[in-house]
Amino acid sequence: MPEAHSEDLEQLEQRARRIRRHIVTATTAAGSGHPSSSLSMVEIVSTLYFGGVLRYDPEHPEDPERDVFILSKGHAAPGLYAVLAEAGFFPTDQVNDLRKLGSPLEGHPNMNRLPGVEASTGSLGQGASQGIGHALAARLDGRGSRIYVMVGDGETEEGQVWEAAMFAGNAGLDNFTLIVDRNGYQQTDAVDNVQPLDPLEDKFRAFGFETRVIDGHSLDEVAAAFHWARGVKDKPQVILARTIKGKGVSLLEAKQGGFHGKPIPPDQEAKALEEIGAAT
Ligand SMILES: Cc1ncc(C[n+]2csc(CCOP(=O)(O)OP(=O)(O)O)c2C)c(N)n1
Ligand SMILES: [Mg+2]
Repeated sequence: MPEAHSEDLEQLEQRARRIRRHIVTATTAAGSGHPSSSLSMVEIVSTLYFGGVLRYDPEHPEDPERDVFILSKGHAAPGLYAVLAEAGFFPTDQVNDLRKLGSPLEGHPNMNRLPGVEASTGSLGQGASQGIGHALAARLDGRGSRIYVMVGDGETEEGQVWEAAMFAGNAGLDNFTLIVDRNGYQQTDAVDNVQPLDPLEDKFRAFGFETRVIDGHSLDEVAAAFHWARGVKDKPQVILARTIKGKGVSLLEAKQGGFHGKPIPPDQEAKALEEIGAAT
């Protein structure tokens, strides 16, 4: 039976550091990839997989009773691979095979090649629709599975996200939790300079969601938000997480808008690992 994995705060902090380390080393070794997009969601995915939220069994990744996490912002694959490896879906030393020819750790997640990957994503906007399919199927089958989908804030400009949200609200899918990684930046600029989203809470409320705004880097706030989400009845929930693109690495934090899709140069890797407290 899939189970939630509950670690204490100290262990969670350690997980988050290890996940950040994998993200940095894998993308620098590959010479490509999206470390800044991955680093902004570390506390959220750490809490999902290790903070007693997601019920999963790496020995039986397709157990119908499992909960489902879909990374809709698929370019943050290094962050997903890091947490899946930590959770035991494949060996952690495989993380540095990112983007190597023939490796199942493709630049964007491929559900047919890697256990634990629930959806092949990367074309932005699609994950929420896949998530509501899972959520509706679970309800029709009478399964207790809960579905979590993470979208980027730039991604939230996509019309398909709102089509999925409209359906989730109308269907009252209370087993569906959307998480928006509000790091403020998309590929070329700040979200506010491209297509402002606010008032985002009001918009989701109008689509039938219960909403909650949190600091996405506070393990306490993230855990409390997931606990809250589980208690909401008859409505889908959205967690709007304020985050920092490149969180933990000064080089990336300083150039939030200018480092999208760029790895840390090899000569700056050691400094980055020291800053995230994961030098060894
Ligand atoms: C449909 C589609 N259009 C464009 C892209 C190219 N693209 C990849 S990442 C990205 C920016 C995404 O920004 P955001 O959703 O805020 O994610 P972040 O990296 O900030 O977490 C874009 C435009 C894509 N992957 N899919
Ligand atoms: Mg963003």
